[in-house]
Amino acid sequence: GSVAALALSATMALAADKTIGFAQIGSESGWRAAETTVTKQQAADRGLDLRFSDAQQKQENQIAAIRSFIAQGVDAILLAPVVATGWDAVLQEAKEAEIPVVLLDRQVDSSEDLYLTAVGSNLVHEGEVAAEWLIGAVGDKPCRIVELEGTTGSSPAIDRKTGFENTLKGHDNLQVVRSQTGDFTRAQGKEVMESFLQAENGGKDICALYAHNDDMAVGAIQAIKEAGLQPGKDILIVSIDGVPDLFKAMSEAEANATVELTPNMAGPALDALDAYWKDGTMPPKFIQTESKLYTQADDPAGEYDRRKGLGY
Ligand code: GZL
Repeated sequence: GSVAALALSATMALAADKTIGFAQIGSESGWRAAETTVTKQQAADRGLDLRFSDAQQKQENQIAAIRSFIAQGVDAILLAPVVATGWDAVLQEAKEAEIPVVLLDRQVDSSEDLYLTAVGSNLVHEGEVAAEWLIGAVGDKPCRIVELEGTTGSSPAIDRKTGFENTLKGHDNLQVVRSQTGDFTRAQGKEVMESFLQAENGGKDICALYAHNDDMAVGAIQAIKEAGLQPGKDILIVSIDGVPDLFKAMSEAEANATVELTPNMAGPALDALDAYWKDGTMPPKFIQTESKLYTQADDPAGEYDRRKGLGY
């Protein structure tokens, strides 16, 4: 009836005059680009005014953006923290300004009373899922593994390494022989993989690659092919994100497995903010998104088609 309509319009009006600042890391990977696209769409769908900052993967730029949002008097701040440390001061400033901060897709070492909630996957579990797939694929034959790590000091790089290595314990035939950061980018993933190939008998001694994200895996696939080896066969490839180009590689048998990460962290974040703004509802400190394994058996060509238009 009219009361419900009044309440709805009031809610919309409430959300409509809300402004949020989004301190995004950058556009280092296809997944990051998709997260930005989805976040802007989720804000628009809710009638929110989104102010966007791309930090070019520099923490000091994210901190400056947060300070600018505080000066603008925004109603909330979304932060995808490039690294896990160094946030206490600026988060304290947001708290003193009574501006709620919601973390997206990465975690911080700061005390949890310095942010309203964090939306993201269980990053340790992602590493466990990747290792479990590789253990199943390799069986008990010796397997020398190289690892492309994410951005040094970021929670995904730390946690995805931890989960993978913990799961390999007890499977002594599987050994991580080289591990180095490729900073989550295709270019650096290719560059570091080239050095791994050279150091490992032209790649003949490498059994598998574990990449902390698909973009580094896609770069590595290029390097493996240029070394005259067959990615997905001579060197097994398991990574994380579930971006279209990884599904494309799997459909061509050039990659073997990926752990999907949803780019829609903003939906749960904005829902939590809505409830908080409306009546002070406090969300849980961690809102976990799911992690699903995809292999060549899971219609990779179809998954590519379903994802390619989503802003990656
Ligand atoms: C993980 C996210 C990572 C993605 C990468 O939650 O922070 O950052 O896996 C991106 O593609 O660079």
